[in-house]
Formats: sequence, structure tokens, C-alpha cells
Amino acid sequence: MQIWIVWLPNVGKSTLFNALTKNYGADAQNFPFCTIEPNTGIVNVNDDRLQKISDAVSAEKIIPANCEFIDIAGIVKWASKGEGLWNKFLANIRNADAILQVVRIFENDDIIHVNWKVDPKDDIEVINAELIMADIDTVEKRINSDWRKAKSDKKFQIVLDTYNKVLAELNKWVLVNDMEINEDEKEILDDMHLLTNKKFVYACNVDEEMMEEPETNLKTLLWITNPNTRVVSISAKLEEDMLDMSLEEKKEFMADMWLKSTWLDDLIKASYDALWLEYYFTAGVQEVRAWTVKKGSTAPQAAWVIHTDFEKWFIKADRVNWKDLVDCWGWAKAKEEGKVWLEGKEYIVQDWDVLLFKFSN
Ligand SMILES: Nc1nc2c(ncn2[C@@H]2O[C@H](COP(=O)(O)OP(=O)(O)OP(=O)(O)O)[C@@H](O)[C@H]2O)c(=O)[nH]1
Ligand SMILES: [Mg+2]
Repeated sequence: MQIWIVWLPNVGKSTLFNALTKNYGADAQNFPFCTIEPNTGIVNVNDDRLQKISDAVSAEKIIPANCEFIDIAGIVKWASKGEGLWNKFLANIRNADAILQVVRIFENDDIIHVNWKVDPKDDIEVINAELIMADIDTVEKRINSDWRKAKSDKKFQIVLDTYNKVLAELNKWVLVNDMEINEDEKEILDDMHLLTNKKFVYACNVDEEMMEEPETNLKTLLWITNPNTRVVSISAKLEEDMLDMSLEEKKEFMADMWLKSTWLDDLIKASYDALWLEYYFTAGVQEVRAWTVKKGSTAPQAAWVIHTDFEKWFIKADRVNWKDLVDCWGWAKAKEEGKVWLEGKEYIVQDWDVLLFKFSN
């Protein structure tokens, strides 16, 4: 799972990347195009439940879910037409599962804004325009290479119609994400890896006093109407400042600033949500582990994530709610109290499940 961090230069992308990866791996300084080569890092999804489950079953280690973040050079106006450094990342960014957009909201005259003013709505328009223009290029190229096929193969006409429909909408500055697309059209578009067809998460890089801003207010500020788009607030600088602090120091620091929690975990969760992913747990003495699955996966599909053969070998699974497992201090008492359920092939896995699979081969 790859999440690419994208936005204008000098807005805090690398600062946020460092905070996420808990490392100073990326150079983050006050000048545009500080980042040239991409920085990549694996980020664990913190979840308090893991430690509690681990205590209950006396596990030797904990393995959380994770995702990969990639921090690249800033986009500028006309990037899609070859301006700036960003164009060379266009080919790579097509591999992204989601795009994390770091919107500069914080005001600070010392930190250069490439357009000389902090105007999030204006910035979003610049970014959307670049992503849309890149998509227009892709679709036009497809039409040019494929239109002949439609002449000899009637089925291909549907494909061509889809391309043309999408192109017309893109030309009206509509993101593919915001278009009305049916299932067949969706399938046709999937292999094109259009940038505006990817999941977007907006991280608003705010001043401290805006940290508690509700998502609906932020959406209004950014003029985002798509109900599926997640918007979270974050202070990249604050999060980076807390990197070297111990847990105690962090608590004290946050109390001083009247902050309730850190926002990094919310951001990682929002990215997970945007990708329509969740995880279930396995719990034994050797390890407690979170396994990532698509939402709506069946128990055999969930077993496949552990080992590809497990889907076909699947017979059934013991299932317990993580909270029941913790309250009962392990599987034995949970079973005794009737909290462990036997589930078959049709069972849809939930975010709070701890599973123990039974196989045959
Ligand atoms: N005051 C304030 N400064 C910030 C914040 N986030 C980042 N900065 C500063 O902004 C400058 C640019 O940050 P970077 O993280 O390098 O920005 P970037 O988006 O990676 O920039 P490029 O790599 O050039 O595209 C640095 O001096 C950061 O310390 C913030 O939340 N508040
Ligand atoms: Mg950078």
C-alpha cells in the first residue's frame, strides 16, 4: 500500500514525512524544491488495542499494520506540461494507492509560499488543474491509440465512449473522483491509473490553535464537497518538534499547549479509510499481529493475506471480539464464557475481530 505525499513546494511535506516515519530521513528546509529525490518510509499504524491484546495472551511480540509513504518534490503550475521537477514523478505516481495532499494553512511570513500568499482554495485549484491536465493527456493518448479498434470491434465502442465521457468531464475541470461512473466504466478506467481517480486524503497543515478544527469546517474552508474525501488537520512542525521527546515529555508539552492528542494516528487511520482498508488481529503466545484486508472481506480472503494457500485450505475460524479476549485474559476463558464463535466461509471480517483459522490440506 503506497501513499504519495503531494502538494506545492515548501508547505511541510517532508516535515510531515519525518513526523510520520519518526525519523529525520527527509531534508526539510525553508526553500522551495528542497526535496528532489523521493523519500520513502514504512509507517506503522498505531493501535492501543494491540498492546492490550498482547498483555491478555502474553505474546512475545507485536506486529502492527503498516503502509508506505513517499515524499516527493513539490508541484508547481504547469508541472504537467513539463515545468519544475515534478513531471518526472508523474510516471511513478501512477502506482500510488492514495494521494496525501498537504495543504498549507499555517501563516508565517518567514516561510516562503511559492505564490506569495497562503490561500488554500487557490492552491487546491492549482493542484487539481495539474492532476486533471495529466489525466487529460493520458485519456487523449488512449483515444488516439485505441479509436481504430472500435471500428473493427463493437465491444470496444463502449470503452471508447467511456474515454470520451471522462475526457469531456475532465475538460470541465471535474476530478474523476467526483464523476458519476457506473461499475462497467469503473472497470474500464481502472487500468489507466488516472491521478484524479485515486483516493485523496487532505492533511491541513494548520497553526496550533486550529488543531481541533472539525472535519466539516476544514472541508468548507477547502471547498471540498465529495463526502468520501477525508480531511484531517495536523501541525507538521509540532509533530516534528515532538519527535525526540519521551512519552512523558510529549504529554507535558501537549498539556502545556492544551492539546488532547497527536494527530498523526488520525491521519494514518484516514489514509487507511480512504483506501477502504481495515485490519483484523491474530493473537497467540508468539505474536499479536494486525493483518490488513479490504473492507468486506470474507474469512477465507482474510486468511489469504497470511498465506496465499490459506484461502483454499480454509475450513473455519474461531472468532472473538478483541475486547472480550482482553476481558477474559485469553482464549481459554473466552471460550468457557461462550465469547468465541465458529465462523464459516461466508463470514465477513470486522475491524474488531481476533481470528484463529482452521485449515485442511
Ligand atoms: N511554522 C510552521 N512551519 C512549518 C510547518 N510545516 C513545515 N514548516 C516549515 O516549512 C519549511 C518547508 O518545509 P518542508 O517540509 O521542507 O516542505 P516541503 O513541502 O517538503 O518542501 P519541498 O520539498 O521544497 O517541496 C521548513 O522550514 C519547515 O520547518 C508548520 O506547520 N508550521
Ligand atoms: Mg520536501
